[in-house]
Amino acid sequence: MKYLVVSDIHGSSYYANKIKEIYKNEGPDKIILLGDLYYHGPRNPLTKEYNPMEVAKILNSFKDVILCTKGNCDAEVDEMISDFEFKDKIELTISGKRFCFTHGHKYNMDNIPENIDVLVYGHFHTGFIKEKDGVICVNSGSISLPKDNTKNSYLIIENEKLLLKDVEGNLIDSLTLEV
Ligand SMILES: [Mn+2]
Repeated sequence: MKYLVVSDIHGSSYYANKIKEIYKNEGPDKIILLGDLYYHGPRNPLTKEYNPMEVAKILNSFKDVILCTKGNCDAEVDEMISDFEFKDKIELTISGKRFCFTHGHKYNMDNIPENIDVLVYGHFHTGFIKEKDGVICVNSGSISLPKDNTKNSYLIIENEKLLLKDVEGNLIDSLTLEV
């Protein structure tokens, strides 16, 4: 099973279209969206080709393969226009490891949920792969609005491999889980 993880699109139709390209190039089985899909949020500038309606259209075209967690900028109306469900967190076992996917404003490196091996989140717009207290903490970064000199990025999870890549597909960091 191959997963494409994307976070913090914040209404950018330009980067939503990039997801289409990445999906074609990477050929994942599922897309996991970590939230903050449409609204740019009062702390952020407008994103490139800001067009929440167009982003919704693009994401809805992937509804059959999307798993989605709810971000702190995702409102009731955002859920209403989406043809997929928003969850607080998604728990999956991949290669025997317990993964927890979440937006990151509640659970993150400073508040790691119990009984997991890998925590994957976004929210901070900074991509990284780190370890804390025996838990692998991965931030997929933001595809549209990276901060602190990080790149526009996404994450690939393929069996025991974690690959953090920039939007052009170049590897930023990677980790192979010991299984
Ligand atoms: Mn957020």
